[in-house]
Amino acid sequence: MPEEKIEWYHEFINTNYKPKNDDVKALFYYEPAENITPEDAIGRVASESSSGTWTTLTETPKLLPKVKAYAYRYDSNYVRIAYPRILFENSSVPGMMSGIGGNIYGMKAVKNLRLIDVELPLDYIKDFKGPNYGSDVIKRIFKRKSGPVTSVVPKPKLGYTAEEHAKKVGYAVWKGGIDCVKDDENLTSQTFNKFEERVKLLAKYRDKAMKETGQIKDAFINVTAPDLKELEKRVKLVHDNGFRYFMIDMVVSGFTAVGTAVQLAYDYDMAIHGHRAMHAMFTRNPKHGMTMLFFAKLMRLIGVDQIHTGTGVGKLEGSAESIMAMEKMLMQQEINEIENVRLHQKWGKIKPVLPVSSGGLHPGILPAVFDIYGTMDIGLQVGGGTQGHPDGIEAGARAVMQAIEAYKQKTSLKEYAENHKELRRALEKWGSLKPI
Ligand code: CAP
Ligand code: MG
Repeated sequence: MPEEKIEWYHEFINTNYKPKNDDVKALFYYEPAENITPEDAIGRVASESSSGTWTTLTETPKLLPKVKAYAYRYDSNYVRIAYPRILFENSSVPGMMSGIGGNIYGMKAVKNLRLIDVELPLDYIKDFKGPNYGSDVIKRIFKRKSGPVTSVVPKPKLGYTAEEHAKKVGYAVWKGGIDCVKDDENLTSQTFNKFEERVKLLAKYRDKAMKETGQIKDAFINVTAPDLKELEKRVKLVHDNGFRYFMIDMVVSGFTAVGTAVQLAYDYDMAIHGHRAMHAMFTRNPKHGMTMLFFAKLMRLIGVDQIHTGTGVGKLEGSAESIMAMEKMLMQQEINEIENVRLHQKWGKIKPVLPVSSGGLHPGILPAVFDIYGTMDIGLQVGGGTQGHPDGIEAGARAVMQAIEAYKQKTSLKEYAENHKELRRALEKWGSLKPI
């Protein structure tokens, strides 16, 4: 009796396959489990992320050949898989991620699996809105030609009442020249600092600071909520209090919530500040999970206007190279491939996103951040590095603005500090320390 074929996986490998223009093309890093061949591993990844299952089937739909993904190029650690466009619902990132980021991560045959990047065809991209403002926030909200959008998070992260948050820190940093007060990622609506109260008080002190400084001021208020109805209420409240922005924790809120937030941003003509808290749970291990670059790409696609992308010199993990690769991916309309780091991508009409550098920054290392990003057109958040200033919060804000001005004038911080006391005092405390 002929031996019956039980497994179906190898049919999802085809090295003769030429990807079509409208295929979705993914690049994975993979490691097969012990005693598993590369083919056994990648066949499973291509199959289980598209239309296959563990065994041959007795009956299949006619459409099957059109919904099979193929591993079309691979070596012992990298595989490229082409997915037919029709596998994915239009303009639904959750729909796509449940396939290419789904069950395959738990398969016994795969020891490690990391989604590096996905080249999205224009035919897929065209149904997405992308950001309402994107990097145009600099011109359209702050009425400046270029230069960073600055923000400060009250520190300690939690503990201030709404009044202290808005007055003691918010008003002080606005007065000191900073554009925006930013909620911390874990501040939502605590008993001691309720959302509604904070929004109203921030609006009051924003108006006062705007009147006194003649500058445009705003806030990144965290609308992250337990459910979408509450999220909607929070965005409305922020909008009704005259803010042009709101902030969302993109990962903990999830793709659907970010999609809803983007709809609201268009409805109210607002911009979204995207905080990435929790991303490192799946982006940090270089062998498993997915890259921050691809997560940021998904956020550009859905429509977040500015996204945390790291510092390269601050307290959080993330190399200068990976930041540069990500910054180009967010800012340009066509991106070239960097081997095993990112794929080619065309963005069509989707606007560029403003990258945000944050985490352990202080005036002494801001020039290094601008050097890494290769531009001053970024978001810059300085929390502890403002409020740890020896002469207080407003002086800390001034020191940040002086460091930015020095870089703009191509003057060294040391030289600029000779006539700028706040910067001098900041440098006396921190020098060019790179926090760990
Ligand atoms: C920074 C921060 C930001 C992180 C986020 C914090 O505070 O407020 O949330 O920078 O990291 O809570 O750590 P400091 P990333 O300025 O006081 O360090 O941008 O890398 O996602
Ligand atoms: Mg924070």
